[in-house]
Amino acid sequence: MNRIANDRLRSKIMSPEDAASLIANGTTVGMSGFTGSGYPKSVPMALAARIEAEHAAGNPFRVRVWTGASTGPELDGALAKADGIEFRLPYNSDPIAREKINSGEMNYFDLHLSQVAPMAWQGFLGPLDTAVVEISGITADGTLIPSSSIGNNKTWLDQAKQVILEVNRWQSEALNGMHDIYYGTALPPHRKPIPLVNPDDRIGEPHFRCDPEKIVAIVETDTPDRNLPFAEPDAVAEAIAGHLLEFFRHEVARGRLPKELLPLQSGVGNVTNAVLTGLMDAPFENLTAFTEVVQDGMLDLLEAGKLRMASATAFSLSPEAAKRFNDNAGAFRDKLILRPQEISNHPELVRRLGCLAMNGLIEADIYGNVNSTHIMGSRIQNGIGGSGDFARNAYVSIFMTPSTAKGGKISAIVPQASHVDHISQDVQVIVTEQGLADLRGLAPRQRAELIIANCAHPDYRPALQDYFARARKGSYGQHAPTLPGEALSWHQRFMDTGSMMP
Ligand code: 0RQ
Repeated sequence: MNRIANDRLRSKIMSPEDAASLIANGTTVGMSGFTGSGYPKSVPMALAARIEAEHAAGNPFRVRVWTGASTGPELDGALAKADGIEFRLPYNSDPIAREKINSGEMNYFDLHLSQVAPMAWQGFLGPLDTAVVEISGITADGTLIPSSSIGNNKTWLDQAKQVILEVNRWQSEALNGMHDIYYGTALPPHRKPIPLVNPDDRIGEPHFRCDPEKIVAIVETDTPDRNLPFAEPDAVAEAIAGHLLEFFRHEVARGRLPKELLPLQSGVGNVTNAVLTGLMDAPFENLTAFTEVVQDGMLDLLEAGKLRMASATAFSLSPEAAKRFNDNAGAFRDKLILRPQEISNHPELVRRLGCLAMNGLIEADIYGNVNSTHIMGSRIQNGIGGSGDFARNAYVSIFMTPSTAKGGKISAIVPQASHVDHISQDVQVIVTEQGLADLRGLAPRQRAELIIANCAHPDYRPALQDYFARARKGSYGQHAPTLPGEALSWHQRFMDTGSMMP
């Protein structure tokens, strides 16, 4: 099929280098891309080469980059390597960009993913100069067929002064019709309820609208999304999944969850993927997902018919699963809906649907405050991503982690979190391979006892019990007993000695 069916727009086809030359130093570029899918793959590389040449000639050249979430090495990796990013938002997981952020050479702020588009519309982020958006085709009437992620593309296309498109013929043609682009968002005081009451409701249009006058360049590509393979679930991930599935069975038996559960949200990472794998053999049928990303485990559940449908904003598939999807995309047509991230993650919808939020964490403290982002309080790992959108508004908000990190040198359960992304009110269940703590309805001291007993690793449990017992005696207050001079000493010990172990 001719991927660019609009004759007028065909005249705008050019090389990535010519397209990149239209992006000026110091400007803001809104790029497509969400968890390694649907990001532009050739214009950012050409831009990075141009930036390197300018730097070699002694000229400054950096841009501000906005995306949907994480992208791939051809975008974040290439631009960060070229020292070309002045500021970036939101979620990043690229290792080179992470290093630049942690060395202080690159500014970064990760906002709740549902808030990026509204903030851009509200004018809080400044003007957007250029949109660089991957699509899978252009229709005869000039609407744009989205690619393997939607992210913030609708907003970038609407807001940018100029638009550069990458038409990627690697993306399956069967994506056409899978998307649902909602054009009903407005700014206060004109906001209306979003008319979505089931995860499979379609409330928008299959394609993006885009003013053809704004399209300054079209680049053709044929490059795969660059997602990383998931690790096979190990014993730890399987144990975590086992505890959580047992919890779901228990909640169904108690009449607190319907037998087909509630719409699942599953975060990124190996542990959350293992839970999805575990659902394959669990006694739940007709499941639905209202989530951000469709990862391998979800594709398996869809294929097996366990999952009836999934609503997301992007794919996050291993290369093997991406091939499986592309070879057979038509079969998923009626089971998958990709939406803008301001809808996939919308607090109003997460609350209305009653999502079961399942996210990873870096560390939790004994009261159940969760750090999802900053190692030792200061080194960014990835970002908060959509975890906050879902955790605060979920029917049950679940966080999962192995009980230790770095070969046992770090306890994931600590006296005090070194950074807090999710306050204890947003954290209702914590699961490690040791067990599960259901914290609903408990006061801080009760939460502490349960988290230490059920979730902490046995190597660290006595030290946590000892800390808590002394805090019970010596703390300034007894609501959430804390010894401020000692609470972060575990982190200090790790930084000094390489281990949190006393
Ligand atoms: O680092 O790769 O260098 O060894 O963190 O940890 O255990 O492989 O776990 O892949 O599930 O990721 C919280 C990071 C967990 C993820 C986090 C180190 C560990 C390893 C990864 P290495 P694991 P996972 C929807 C929801 C925030 C965003 C979110 C995340 C690396 O889930 O980014 O939830 N969440 N979005 O060694 C030091 C600790 C550590 C630690 C783990 N306590 N101290 N290092 N690590 N715990 C999706 C989106 O929003 C897009």
